[in-house]
Amino acid sequence: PRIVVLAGGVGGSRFVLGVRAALRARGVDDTASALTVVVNTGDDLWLSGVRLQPDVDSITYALAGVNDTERGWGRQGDTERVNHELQEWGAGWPWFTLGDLDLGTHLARTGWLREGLTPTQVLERMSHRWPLGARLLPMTDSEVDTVVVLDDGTRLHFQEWWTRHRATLAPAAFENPGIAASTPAPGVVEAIADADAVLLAPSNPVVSIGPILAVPGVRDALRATSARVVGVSPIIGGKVVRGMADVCLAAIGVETSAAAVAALYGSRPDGGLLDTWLLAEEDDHLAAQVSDRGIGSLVRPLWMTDADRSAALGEAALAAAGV
Ligand code: GDP
Ligand code: FO1
Ligand code: CA
Repeated sequence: PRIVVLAGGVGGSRFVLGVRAALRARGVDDTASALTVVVNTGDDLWLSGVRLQPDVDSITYALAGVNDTERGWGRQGDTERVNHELQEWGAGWPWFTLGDLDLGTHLARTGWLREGLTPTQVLERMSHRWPLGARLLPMTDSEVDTVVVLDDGTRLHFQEWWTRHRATLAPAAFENPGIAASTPAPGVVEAIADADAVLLAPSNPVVSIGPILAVPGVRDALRATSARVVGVSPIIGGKVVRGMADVCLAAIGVETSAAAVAALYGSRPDGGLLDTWLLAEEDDHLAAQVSDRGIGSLVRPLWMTDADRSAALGEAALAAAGV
């Protein structure tokens, strides 16, 4: 089968691991040909002269099995010698850590970008180091930042708002300057068009899935594909599992509930994106609300607390998509 997953960082990588495991359990050996991941690049940034791609790296490291599973970002067992030196120089951000091994990734990427490779080509090249078992595509080759606008008009880079202030400053809006002029990365629209199933990972709907959907052409591709589009709720029992997605949802006027996120994505027959929405067992009582909106609802265990549970969720999503 040809599977496309739209994904952000932590929730995205846990889910992609699950889908890869589910495909393997079905006897698909060449998962790299079967599984395409369209990764959010909305929280990418330049820092100390290097290009960071937090969600791309989270997924790459997770698929390679070299990610720091406790922190949720960066490399397992990384050290901070260079970071310490950068701080001594007053370079970069004192509240943002660049690990030594992680910096190797950023240097390699930046070098290749400066040689003229596109982000898609860089990611393709980076996919050869480890047997990732998936094809990773950035959502776009354009540089699209995320800016958080506060009530008083202050504009912060997403990373400053998220990492430095831990989402404690009330956001009025999230903007992706330049996104309207961006185009999907080569292969993204084709992958969606040719897919047998499109899965929306349980990623942050506002700052992970939101930017992917805001790249002109992606929404149309999702609307047009003959594949079923299945989403997995990142909200369980009215709470985000991890991180601060609830603050992001509040800023766009969406309640932190599995049903509200489903409504945000909308039903395909009504011009939205979803054929089917997977809700947690804790949200059983919301299933009718989702169905009333014209979105098929299925109650499944949504906790990806270990590899087996993630694989079971991956399998549930594939089955829900009819593959
Ligand atoms: P980020 O880019 O690192 O912020 O990660 P994502 O956007 O990919 O995912 C963040 C979302 O993943 C959070 O809103 C969580 O609610 C969700 N998430 C994390 N772990 C789980 C899990 O085990 N199950 C489900 N359903 N959602 C999860
Ligand atoms: N998150 C933090 O909370 N603190 C950090 O110092 C930090 C450094 C960092 C460096 C590289 C990278 O790719 C990600 C990093 N993150 C850090 C995670 C990341 O900024 C956010 O969690 C995501 O952007 C939200 O998806
Ligand atoms: Ca992210």
